[in-house]
Amino acid sequence: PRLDVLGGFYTHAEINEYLDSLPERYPQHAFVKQFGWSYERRPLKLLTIHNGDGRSNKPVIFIDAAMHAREWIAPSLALYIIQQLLDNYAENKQLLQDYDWIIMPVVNADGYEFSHTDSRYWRKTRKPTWDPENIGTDLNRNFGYEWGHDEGSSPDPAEEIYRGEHAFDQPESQVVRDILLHYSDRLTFYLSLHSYGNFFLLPWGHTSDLPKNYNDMMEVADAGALAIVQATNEIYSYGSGYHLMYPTSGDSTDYAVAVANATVAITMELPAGGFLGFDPWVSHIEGIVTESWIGVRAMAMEVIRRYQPES
Ligand code: 0X9
Ligand code: ZN
Repeated sequence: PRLDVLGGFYTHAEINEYLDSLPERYPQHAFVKQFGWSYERRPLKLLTIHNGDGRSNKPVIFIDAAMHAREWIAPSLALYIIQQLLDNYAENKQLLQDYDWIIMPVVNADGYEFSHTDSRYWRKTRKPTWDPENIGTDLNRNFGYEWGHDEGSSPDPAEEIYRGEHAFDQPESQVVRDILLHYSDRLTFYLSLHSYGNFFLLPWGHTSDLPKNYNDMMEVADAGALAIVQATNEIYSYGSGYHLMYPTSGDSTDYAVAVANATVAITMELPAGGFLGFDPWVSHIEGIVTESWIGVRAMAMEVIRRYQPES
């Protein structure tokens, strides 16, 4: 089925159906792979978009969204990116010339579904914890690099930043880990979509130190922020997550850089909307998503410019 991405929010099942329809419509450019299952046995799928020239092992841009259930605008942007690369291929050819794009629109499938059916502001997963009173783990505190610090995560299942009992004790973070590791020999850019706050957050989250590639990552974020402000007046700040927002221990971008060899890893906090910031009106999807795409596109162009493959 086609999907009116700018006209509504969609369930995990609807998004999966849409992903599954793409290889038939774009046999030269799209394929779908299931990488695992959520705790409640929802299939976790990944879309690869490529230019069909037959070259394998190109460097990769990996984008995920909805690690946090309630951040619905993030999957909307992921779907819009997919449409731009496929339906609007002519205009975006250059983005696929030397890079493959891999997109996972919904990481936290169970939580995302729960936020549609039961509790709009649910953040965590739906796997029970050792505490019968509290369900769910924060996936973005469950990754296995510098996991388990009390600065930036919590051992208490009652908290929104509960980190789990062990690193990677959630099937959904295992799936993202497996993807990151699978592409670790060619992972140039990992972009994790969240809301809200108008930030480009760079590693590290777990320490006030900066990673060795920090200045290059800042140039990429700068390209995104500049493109957005020029086109729309919307202002983004950028810098290390630790300094700019708050410390995090066990987040996915720290893991991507430290363990999966990502050259650039950025958490993009999209603009706020609606009552609590996580729930923009349907009428605001188009504005947020089209302006955000301008930033994502500019960051990708900067990554491509900086890290030209040799061949
Ligand atoms: O807390 C988070 O996981 C992210 N913010 S959100 O409001 N979407 O929950 C920020 C993660 C990256 N930030 C840092 N490394 N500080
Ligand atoms: Zn988030």
